[in-house]
Amino acid sequence: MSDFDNYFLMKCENVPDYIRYKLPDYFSANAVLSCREIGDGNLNYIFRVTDENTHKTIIVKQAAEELRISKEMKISTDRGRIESEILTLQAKLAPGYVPKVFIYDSVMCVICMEDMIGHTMMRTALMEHDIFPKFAGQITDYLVNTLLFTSDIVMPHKEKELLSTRFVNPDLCEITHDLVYTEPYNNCKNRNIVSPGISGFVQHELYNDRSLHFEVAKLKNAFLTNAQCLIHGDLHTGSVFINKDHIYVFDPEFAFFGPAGYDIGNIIANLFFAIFNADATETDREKCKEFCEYILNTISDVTDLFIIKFTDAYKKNVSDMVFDTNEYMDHYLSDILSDTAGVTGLEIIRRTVGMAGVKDIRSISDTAKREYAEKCLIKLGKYLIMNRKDFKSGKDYVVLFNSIAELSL
Ligand code: SR1
Ligand code: MG
Repeated sequence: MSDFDNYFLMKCENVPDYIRYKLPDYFSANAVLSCREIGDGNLNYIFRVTDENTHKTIIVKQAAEELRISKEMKISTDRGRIESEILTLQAKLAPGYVPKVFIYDSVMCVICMEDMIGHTMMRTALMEHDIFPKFAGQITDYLVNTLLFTSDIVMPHKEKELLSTRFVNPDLCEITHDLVYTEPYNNCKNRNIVSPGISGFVQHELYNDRSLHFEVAKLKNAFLTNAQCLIHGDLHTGSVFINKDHIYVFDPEFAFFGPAGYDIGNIIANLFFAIFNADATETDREKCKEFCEYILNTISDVTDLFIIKFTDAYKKNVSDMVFDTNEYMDHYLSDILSDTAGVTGLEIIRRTVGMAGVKDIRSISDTAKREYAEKCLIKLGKYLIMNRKDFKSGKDYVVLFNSIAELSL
């Protein structure tokens, strides 16, 4: 019998004992351990345990039934199992790109994992307007390796079918159905957070636009039914830890078999937020210009490098002879690219008017600048959703951005 045989939500003081019990060899027996809760996400509690003498650390992530963002929202703690299983799989598919999982404890709903020392959360770094020239290359390696290699193009169909049963994730998918595909277009649960100065604009552009609703409905159905590959499911810049040489992609608790474009579109959308933050807040205008150019180039490179690497990996690894033609590959890729543009638009809009906004935009203290950014983002998002089939290369995103936003550079 131990203190950890039944689930309870830990406090800092419990966590060192927990680690000693679960991973007795991780720290030396005489180590002096301290613990800090460092989570700033919407869902879980993240503890860092440190050996005060050697500075060796470990991360302990515990899922609670009540969400941090809203105590009324309750979701299955099985998401911890899903996260630990996808991280273990992705460690093989994309070695070096995900933190190592030491153990998953299904009783306490805890993952013990590698601490991503020497890395910063990408959203935080981008809000300081730091540049990471290797990011586009790194994230496209991750995307191609995790998405293509869990799709029916490469993975034997029976293996994929069986694997998909491990990633049935109804509670977290429901959050996405509501927050990404439904509420931004009607505020049906009265949870949207809209800046007062743009409420008329939002009413007109989002709530009253029936042709937009028709396209969102098509994208929602694709999310619900297109079990294309094992996706991260929440790949925003808060799910990446970064330094100048390396990235870790973490926090894949929304994982399930869904459309590949969902992950790619999330990355692109969150890069756009960084530009608007810089334009509104960076006092060094030279730095701002350089940063915005860097982000636009990165958006373009993510798209183009994905296309190049995906095409190459497809040709080398396709395992079903029926899919082994250039015509089918082009058709398959073109669907992914159009989903990517559509999801970029959806993610941009939901983070601008929805319940789970992003700091990049919500922290802009100058109201006029924030509302200008929000209006541009809504126009960008709508155009991407409505014209998603036209987005076939990186430059298409850059051209659209330049036609909508006038930065004060
Ligand atoms: C209720 S959870 C709100 C959002 O936080 C997560 O990171 C997901 O993006 C989700 O939509
Ligand atoms: Mg998260």
